Amino acid sequence: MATKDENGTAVVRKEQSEKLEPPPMYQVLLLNDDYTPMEFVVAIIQEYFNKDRETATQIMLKVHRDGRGMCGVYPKDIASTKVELVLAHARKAGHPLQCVMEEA
Ligand code: TYC
Repeated sequence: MATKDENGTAVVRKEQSEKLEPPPMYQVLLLNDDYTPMEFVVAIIQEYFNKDRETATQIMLKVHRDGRGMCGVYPKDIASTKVELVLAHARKAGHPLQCVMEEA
């Protein structure tokens, strides 16, 4: 909607949709440990982060090498659900795998 300010200049009000900030996004990360089998980690990355086997293997190896690695970036509720599902799956299988989220 266009109005005039005190100088007579046309002022266009931003639409509501333009004023909304995009929602904050969260990285979901896997952390390395000495006990979880590599094959289990690859399967987790494929199942919960929709990666093909090659990509999942690269991510697993990065975590193994560097201590942590990013599996995906999601809105808060989706990232949180993925962390919970991964942890539940790992605990049920008896592995200490750690999965965390961080604001991107
Ligand atoms: N370091 C583990 C091993 O040597 C493999 C591993 C990779 C564990 C990634 C956790 O997030 C992880 N069996």
